[in-house]
This record gives sequence, structure tokens and C-alpha cells, in this order.
Amino acid sequence: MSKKTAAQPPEKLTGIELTDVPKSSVGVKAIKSALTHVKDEVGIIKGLSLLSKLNQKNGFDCPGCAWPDPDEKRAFLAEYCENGAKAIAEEATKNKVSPLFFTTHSVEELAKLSDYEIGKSGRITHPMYLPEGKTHYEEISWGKAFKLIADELNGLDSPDEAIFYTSGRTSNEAAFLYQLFVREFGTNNLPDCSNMCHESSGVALSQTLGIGKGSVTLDDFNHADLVIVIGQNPGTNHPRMLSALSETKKKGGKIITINPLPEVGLMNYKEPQNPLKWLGKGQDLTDLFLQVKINGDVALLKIILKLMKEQEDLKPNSVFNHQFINEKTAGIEDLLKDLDTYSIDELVPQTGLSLNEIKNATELIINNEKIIICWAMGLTQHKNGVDNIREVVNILLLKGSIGKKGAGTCPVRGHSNVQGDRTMGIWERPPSSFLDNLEKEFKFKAPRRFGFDVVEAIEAMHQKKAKVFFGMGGNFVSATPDTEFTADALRNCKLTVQVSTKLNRSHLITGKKALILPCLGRSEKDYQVTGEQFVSVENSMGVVQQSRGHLEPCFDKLLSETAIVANLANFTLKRSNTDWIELMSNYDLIRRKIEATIPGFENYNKRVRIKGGFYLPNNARDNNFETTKTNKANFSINKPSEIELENNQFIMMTIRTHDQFNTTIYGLNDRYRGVLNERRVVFMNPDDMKTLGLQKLDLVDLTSHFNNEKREAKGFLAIPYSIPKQCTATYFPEANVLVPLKSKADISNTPASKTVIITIKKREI
Ligand SMILES: Nc1nc2c(c(=O)[nH]1)N[C@H]1C(S)=C(S)[C@@H](COP(=O)(O)OP(=O)(O)OC[C@H]3O[C@@H](n4cnc5c(=O)[nH]c(N)nc54)[C@H](O)[C@@H]3O)O[C@H]1N2
Ligand SMILES: Nc1nc2c(c(=O)[nH]1)N[C@H]1C(S)=C(S)[C@@H](COP(=O)(O)OP(=O)(O)OC[C@H]3O[C@@H](n4cnc5c(=O)[nH]c(N)nc54)[C@H](O)[C@@H]3O)O[C@H]1N2
Ligand SMILES: [Mo]
Repeated sequence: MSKKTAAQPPEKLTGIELTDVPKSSVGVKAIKSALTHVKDEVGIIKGLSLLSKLNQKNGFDCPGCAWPDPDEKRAFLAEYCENGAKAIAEEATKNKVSPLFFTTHSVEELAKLSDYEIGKSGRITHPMYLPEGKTHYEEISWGKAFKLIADELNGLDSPDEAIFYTSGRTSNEAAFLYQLFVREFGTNNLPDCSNMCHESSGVALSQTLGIGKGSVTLDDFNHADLVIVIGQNPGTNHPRMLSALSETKKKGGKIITINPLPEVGLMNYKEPQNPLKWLGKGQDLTDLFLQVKINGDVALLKIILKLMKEQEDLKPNSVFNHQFINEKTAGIEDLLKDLDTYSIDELVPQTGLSLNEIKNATELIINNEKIIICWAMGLTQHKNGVDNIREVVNILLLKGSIGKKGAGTCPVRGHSNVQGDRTMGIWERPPSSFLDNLEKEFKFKAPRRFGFDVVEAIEAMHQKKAKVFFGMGGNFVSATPDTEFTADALRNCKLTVQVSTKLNRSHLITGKKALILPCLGRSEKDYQVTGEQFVSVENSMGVVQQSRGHLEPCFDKLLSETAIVANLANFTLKRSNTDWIELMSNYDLIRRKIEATIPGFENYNKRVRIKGGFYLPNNARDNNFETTKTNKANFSINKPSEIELENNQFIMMTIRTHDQFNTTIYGLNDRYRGVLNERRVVFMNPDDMKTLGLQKLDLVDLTSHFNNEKREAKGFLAIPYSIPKQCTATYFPEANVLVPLKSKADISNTPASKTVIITIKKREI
């Protein structure tokens, strides 16, 4: 057998340049960077026309992050951010990957490119097929492609041998049809990107508050006394959140940031909508910055809880909201008892902070009533990720800071419709009430056995228990942990299918046979036989609204995701009481089915046409916790990190640069961290570098350690940076090869991509 092509990005360096870390975020540089990307990828006239529709009430939802749009006023030409502009530039790119491209380049040749180079090849125009043993993709008709998948699926010994993955861009309409098809086919194997993302939040919030989603609305930021941003980098990943934080500050609220890195976006901000302010100093956002050690959060939050309790014991009724606690919660006695088993002195070193800093944070929490806590991957992607979030909830519950204006939980979602996909039933563990509704409406027997999540799906493919992989969007091989292991898992499959807009590595690391099905992007018009359609999406705060494409499709052979699912179902399902082709012809018909099966979508077709959309029900927002096991909001008992580093070991977190959307690499810069033209870097504490005898930009190799297993990634440039000792940071997907598949969060099974234990070795030249 010929040698396998590596699945990880090549170890090539691209010519680094270091600059000073900027003092403030956004401002004129962000506008310039956005326009450069739009000009280069799309052209300036078409690009500006596109931007004018982005996140407007009659426009399309940004395919970037899930941060919400204002309910009322939306600024003309301005409800987008630098990175939203890059996201649509990337989708509307002039570059095309045509059948000729695949005739010219073999799969092996393409797999040697970096993710940046692969992505820049452009939009895929035709369905493409890689037959077994062939070196090049070949053009295939839609009909033949659907038949091939249907035959392969129907040839399996059991429906559970197929995996149906979803990334979070898929619309409600497509997602609903997709999960229905998969369940009629006979399996709950519906892993999704959420498994790698906010699953820990979903689990923790469901247990404690009875709903897996956050409780705040955008307007709550106008009323909050205190916002805590923990484990999140909104300046890069949710830039429009900075305007919400800016409003909190303007109205007199305070901001605490808890992060191992002093992320520029959270420190100082220049409003993009106000050119007069671009030249000034900008607005300081963070009032108190706690530079916590990676995974030191439970220890930190526990100290805060203990200090709150001390103060309450000293002066009863000065800290806790007893009325809320008595009426609405369960489990406070156990929590208080458990807190007594920890000593502050033992916890402090885990945080890397001084007790005084923690006391200052506690004081702000004690002295304010309306508190919002926001978080993202810095909390979820750890072994104790669920504990992290439950500890956050403990603080809010003690203060009664939930279910009222200006207060509550704010897990900031990633993909633009990841929350909506879950609402539509993209979940390997569907509640039985949901399946009951499907059975009643669609007259079939739904499978009841839980399916595989992402990690389990990889294991099943590796063990050849699963044999067909179908990806609705995303880039499975590069986004998941343990790149080479996952690649082998995919190679074991009989067939891998990717529904995609752009070329990515998952088209190049394939099963014995592979298909690429090209689909429309969010920004494109969707024509079906009854006319132009729109779709709907749910943002991070539970608002459902319509999204209507603005551009003509980049090629006339593309199908919408909805049409792909409907056709596939039509080809595959031998018996179905559903007229799939009719549903596809008019998305109002799909929305009627959603209304009939999922609570909260009453009058869907009418309400989705109201500008700005509608809010889904949210019990935590309504201060009602009857949906938990105890019928109350639950306090919980959580464990600090159990990681013990040996002397020469470091914790590594894998994070995003300012120039990427997950595995889509827009460019090679990380402007806010002062790194230009290079992604293979490792950020280190300067004292640690000295101890290892490393100079700035020395070339190092990284080895990760887990259960006596070792994984290697070679060729990274060491950069001295403001980061706590024994903590390091690298970018994903390059560092994913180091993340062990079995290293994951308890209960949620989310890969622990932010706590990878590594050693660092200088490359001998
Ligand atoms: N432009 C752009 N936008 C995006 C994305 C993108 O790639 N590009 N991705 C989207 C997706 S899918 C998601 S999920 C979100 C991700 O949004 P983020 O979660 O903001 O993304 P990360 O880059 O993973 O950053 C994690 C942050 O947590 C901090 N952190 C890491 N470990 C710890 C810890 O142990 N404790 C604390 N307190 N902090 C820690 C890191 O320093 C970093 O600031 O963004 C979404 N939006
Ligand atoms: N080490 C490490 N790994 C991580 C993370 C981390 O922080 N560290 N973060 C994790 C997180 S939070 C997430 S959400 C996952 C992301 O995992 P995925 O969602 O699987 O990955 P993406 O990179 O977002 O997927 C990009 C691809 O989606 C396709 N695409 C784009 N738009 C569309 C569309 O409209 N329709 C269709 N059908 N396809 C489209 C394009 O072909 C593009 O190449 O990665 C996870 N992996
Ligand atoms: Mo995510």
C-alpha cells in the first residue's frame, strides 16, 4: 500500500512578522481589513451591495457567529463586523472549483496544501465523485450521486452503521428535514459541531436551570450593573458583542474579564459606526482583568463563592438573595457545606492570581444586583467544562441574578444557526416527547436508541462499526481532535459524503469512495418550483428570524441544502408517508411541519415574516424552573481542575486567530495578538521560555501526553507573550493533531481542546 497522505496541515512556515499588540480593537483598521477582504474575494461593487443586506431585517443572516441583531433599530450598512464581512467575502468569492480543477489536481496533491490554500481555491460548482482506487474526483450527475448514496445506505446491515454529521450553518428548514430523513431511515446518529462546542453549556444549564440555552436578551446589556466575560474572545469571534458591552459601560455598568490572555477586544474599543471616534483613545471596556491560569476557573469561582459566604455569615442578608433562593432554588445547604471543605489558601495557587485581585472581583459581585455572565470555549472545552458552567450558575443563583432584566446566563454560541439546528432536532440524544411528536405527525416508528456524538462517531468509524459518513456542512477531519486517528476512521468508511460550499480537507481525506455535493450559501437566492424561498435561523438569544439570499447562485448546478436532503430522502426511503418533493417546493410547508411538532413555533409562517422575527419560549428568562428534576433551579457541587503538571510540562489551549472561521482560514494574520503572516506559533510565558533556554521565534516541536500516549506536532515558532506561567496557546486546526480523542469533558463528552498537556523541545539545527 502506498504511504498515507498526512491529514494534518503541512509543517511549512510562511514568513512571520511580529508587531506590537494594538491598544484598541475595531476602529479604522477593522474597516480597512474588512473592505480589503471583500474587494479581493468578491469585487467592490458586488461586495458593498452584499454588505448592505447583511443582518438587515429584509436581508440575510450573517453566516459567521450567532450573536443577535438589535430587535429595534438596525444601523444601515453597519450591522456587520470585520469578521462578518470576511465570512461573506469568503462565501461570495469569485474563485471557483470546477470539474477541470479536479482533473488538473489529484486528491493527494491537494492534500499537501495548507488549509489556507485549500480554502482559497474557492466555491465548488458541480457534484463530484471519487470512485474507489481513483486518484482524481470526477464529475457526476445529481441523480447518480443520490442513487449511489441511497444504495450504500440501504446496503448497510443496520441504519446505525451510518453517521449524519451537521455543522451549525444549516437553516431550520434544512435541519428539520435532515433529522426527519435520518430518523425515518432508522438512526439517531446525528452528531453535530455542538458536541465540540457548547455541549458542556447545554448539559450544565439543563441540569441547573431546566433549559440548555442562555437566558438573556440583547437588551439586558443595557440594564446590567455588571457583566463578567469569562473564557471568551469577543473582539475576534463575536465582534458585535463589543457594542453591547460598550452600551453597558455607557450606562454605568462594570465589566470583569477572566482570561489567560489580555485579549485586545475586551480591553479597549473604537466604535465602527462612529468615524469621529476612530482617531481618539477609544473606550476602555474591562474594569477588572483577572489573568487566570488555563482551567483555573472553578478554583477561582469557588474562592469567590467562599468569600461571598464569609461576607454573608458576617452580615446576614448583605450578599445572598434569600427570597429568590427560598422560592426558586434547591440544594443551597449542600453547596454551602461543600464550600467548607475547601481552603482558600489551597485554591489560590490554582488560579495564578493574587487573593486581592479575587477579593476585588468578589466585591463587585457583592455590590451589584444585576449580573450577566458571558462565556464561550474557554469554559466548555475542559475535562471539567460542565463544572465550570455550573459554578457560574451557582454565583448567579446566590445573587438571584437570573430571570430579571439586566441579569442572567449568556453562553455565546458559535455557528450562526447551531442553536436552531438543536431546536430542530439535530441531536444524538433526542427527548422522547420530540420523537413522539415526529411519530404522530409523520406516521413512522422513530428509533429510540441514542445515537453517536462526535467522539463516539469517530470511535465507531475507527472500529468499522460505522461505514458511511455524511457531513451536512463543516470540515470533520480538521475540526475534530486527534487528526490522524480521525483520518483513519474516515478512511475506514465505505463512503464519505460532504455537502459543502467550499473546498476543505474533508474532501481530501476520504472513505473508499467519496462524494462532494455542492450547495448554496446563505448569501445566495434559493429558487424552487413555486418561486424564491427564504429560510429561518435562531440566534444565540433564541430569536428566530428569516434570512433571504441576495446574490444569484454562484453556479446554476448548485442545490439548496433543503433540496439535497429532500432528494436524498426520496431516493433512499423505501416507505415514507411524507411527500419530500412537495415539501421542498415551498418552504412554508416545512415550517408548517415544524410548527406541528416543536413547541414555540405557533404561527411560524406568520411570525417569521414579521421584521426582526420572534423569541422562542425560555423558562429561565421567565424565572420559572419547573422543567428541572427538582422543579427548582439547582445549586450544584463542582470540582476544580485535577490536572497536575510535571515540571517540564505545560497546558496548551488551542484557539482561533483573528483571520479564521474555525477551519476556514481567511488570512495568515492575528492582528490583535501582533502576529502577522504565520499560524504555526506557540505563545509562551517569557519566564518559561528562559527556563527552557528559548529565544523569541526559536523553532520548537510539541509533544502532547495523555495516558502514556504521545502525539507530536512539529515546527512551531515560540513567541513570548502575556500568559500565565506553564500556560501556552496554539491555533487550531494545526494543533488538533495533539488533542487526544479520549481527553474530553465529563458528561458532555466535549473534546478538551483547551487543556492539552504538552512538552516543548527546541529544534536542533
Ligand atoms: N471570526 C470568527 N468568529 C467565530 C469563530 C471563528 O473561528 N472566527 N468561531 C465561532 C465558533 S464555532 C465559536 S464556538 C465561537 C468561539 O469563540 P471563543 O470561545 O471566543 O473562541 P476561542 O478562540 O476558542 O477562544 C477562547 C477564549 O477563551 C480563553 N480561554 C482558554 N482557556 C481558558 C480557560 O481555561 N479559562 C478562561 N477563563 N479562559 C480561557 C482564550 O484565551 C480565548 O480568549 O466563535 C464563533 N465565531
Ligand atoms: N482544537 C480545537 N478544535 C476545535 C475547536 C477549538 O476551539 N479547538 N472548536 C470546535 C468548535 S467550537 C466547532 S463549532 C467545530 C467546528 O467544526 P465544523 O463546523 O465542522 O467546521 P467549520 O470549519 O466551521 O466548517 C467549514 C466548512 O463548512 C462548509 N460550509 C460553509 N458554509 C456552508 C453552508 O452554508 N452549507 C454547507 N453545507 N457547508 C458550508 C465549507 O465547505 C467549509 O469548508 O470545531 C471544533 N474544533
Ligand atoms: Mo463552535
